[in-house]
Amino acid sequence: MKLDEQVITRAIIERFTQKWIDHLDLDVAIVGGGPSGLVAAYYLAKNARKVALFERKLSIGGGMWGGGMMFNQIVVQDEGKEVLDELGISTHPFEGYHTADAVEATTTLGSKACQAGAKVFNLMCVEDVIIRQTHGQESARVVGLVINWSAVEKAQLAVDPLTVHARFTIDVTGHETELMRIIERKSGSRLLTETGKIMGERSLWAEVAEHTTLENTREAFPGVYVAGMAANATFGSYRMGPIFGGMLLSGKKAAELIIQRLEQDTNIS
Ligand code: 48F
Repeated sequence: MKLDEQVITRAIIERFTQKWIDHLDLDVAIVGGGPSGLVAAYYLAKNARKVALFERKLSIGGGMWGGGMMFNQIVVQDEGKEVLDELGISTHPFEGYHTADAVEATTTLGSKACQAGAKVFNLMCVEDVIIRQTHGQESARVVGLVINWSAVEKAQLAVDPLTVHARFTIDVTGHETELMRIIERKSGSRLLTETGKIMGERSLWAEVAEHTTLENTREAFPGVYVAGMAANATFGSYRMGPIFGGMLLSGKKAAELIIQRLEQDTNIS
């Protein structure tokens, strides 16, 4: 077969543009493609929700590739293993815990999320949010995201961004909890935390952090849920190091909570 460079170029531009146009109005926008974001994307897409995930880097996977200190193995407890089992990721028992190969876990999470129908937009960074106070609603809520190419951010070019609308957003940006920081800075409203502000991540305490990651997986500003490390950073709990059960379960919980909210909205309308 003769290769036609023009067709190859047109295929890429047209297919990408179509994917982008089809995902300008979402049920759920996920900011960050680490383990929590990928698990949330998988469960939402499996539930037939229109979901797109935005990841600043070239590769999805966040901090999961490197296991602990670049020894590329992860550790999960029994509850976390259930998520890995469901996704078909192999685990191996180790003194009451389970280990998994970080590369197998990361690549499989990514591929299962995509195969379930989630669309990943890598090399894009979320630089702002759209906040509106809609008629009949008490408080302002996030209704969309402001997006730019990571290359624009990196080169510090003064190029205006584009936007996407979403009924719900998940901040899964990890330790930095970037989206909530933008909302804290720009909304002029209190966050749904005890102090009304980002409470900040505390130092390492795996046992407590694994539990609180799940407790803290909730709405942190109207329309925005936090999951993964962003949940503990927002609500002021500990980091946990390379045990990943909490990250996986948190992504799953965020998806389940949002699915319930979307169902409530459908029943009301
Ligand atoms: O850091 P990350 O893996 O977050 P996570 O899903 O998992 C945390 C664990 O990896 C580990 C841990 C477990 O014990 O503590 O650290 O909570 O993934 C966050 C992703 O979000 C991307 C970032 O590049 C990374 O891949 N990200 C951060 N800010 C933005 C973003 C942004 N503004 N726009 C797009 N992507």
